[in-house]
Amino acid sequence: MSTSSSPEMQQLASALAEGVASIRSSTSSDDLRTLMSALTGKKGAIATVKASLGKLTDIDARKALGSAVNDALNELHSAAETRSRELRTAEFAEQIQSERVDMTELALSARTTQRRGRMHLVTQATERLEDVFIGLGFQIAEGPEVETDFYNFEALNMPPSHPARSMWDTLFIESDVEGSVVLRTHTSPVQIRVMQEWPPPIYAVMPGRVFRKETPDATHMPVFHQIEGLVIDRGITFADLAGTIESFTKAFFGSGFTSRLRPSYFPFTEPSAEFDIRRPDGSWIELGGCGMVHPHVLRAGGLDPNEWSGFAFGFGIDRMAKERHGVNDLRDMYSDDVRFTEQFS
Ligand code: FA5
Repeated sequence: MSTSSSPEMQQLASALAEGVASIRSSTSSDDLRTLMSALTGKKGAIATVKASLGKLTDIDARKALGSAVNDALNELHSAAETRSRELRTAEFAEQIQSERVDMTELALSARTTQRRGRMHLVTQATERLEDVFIGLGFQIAEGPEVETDFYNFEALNMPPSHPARSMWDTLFIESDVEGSVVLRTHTSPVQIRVMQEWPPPIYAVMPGRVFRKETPDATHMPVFHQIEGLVIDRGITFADLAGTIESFTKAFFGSGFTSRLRPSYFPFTEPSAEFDIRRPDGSWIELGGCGMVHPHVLRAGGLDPNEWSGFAFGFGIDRMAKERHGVNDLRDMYSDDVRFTEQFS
């Protein structure tokens, strides 16, 4: 009997052909796994052929069919392996595609939907002021917000009970000696600290937060910012002060702005002046005080007034920011309303 044409052999051949075809057309690794257990399992077509082995009496025919069954199983496994590789490659590519994140799209949508934070107008103004003064040859210094009476008043030529102390509505900090510790009412105490610490000549600006017992309105805040300036050198005159203020005005506000000094009074400067700037439309706005450093103040800073002279100034930063950005009311700058802050970049 020819084994190749026996019914079992034919059955095996068609089971193999069908099996290989379905392996090749399987569409996923999971499908393939299920299919393989059906094809090679106890209930599969090949198992049925295998089961008929026992019925064959012809030894050669049995051997031939047995090895044909093994060959068929091997062939199925190798077809499955090939298909499995193809499927895994396709599935991996698909996974990559589905998990792909389009960064361009994200960046674009972030630009249109997410709000970016910005620095507060006063911070922006402070940084610009520092830049302008650094450009004019000044250095930056800072001092404490909680000050002693000595630095805030006494060293600035205001001994206890001096009437000029009432120029500023002072907030006091509880302390052992009542009234000896204050929230600084201006940045002028930093002048004394700088004179005590830095050997002259001194060209310094000192920005910072100051505190006064005031009711907020369009031009007043109880907490606001000043920038103090101090120049100490030999032979400094009032003309140097006026020139510095004019250079600063043009550098900060633009060439259309000019400055003027009006006689005024501060206990720590003599003579003293109020500093105004003139807008291009001709109106004036008061920005700060200034003057020649009083000899008592030079002494409190450890300097000899016969050797050194100098000028000082103190401007309100919040009012400058307000002016620069055309804001009507200082309180708007502290409202924390994004619709307001978003307008300024
Ligand atoms: C002083 O504070 C002096 N220490 C300035 C000075 C320094 C004079 C050095 C001479 C030499 P005055 O109190 O005027 O001065 O305040 C200075 C500036 O701070 C004002 O011109 C104004 O621009 C600003 N300012 C004052 N009070 C407030 C406030 N409540 N809110 C916002 N800005 C204010």
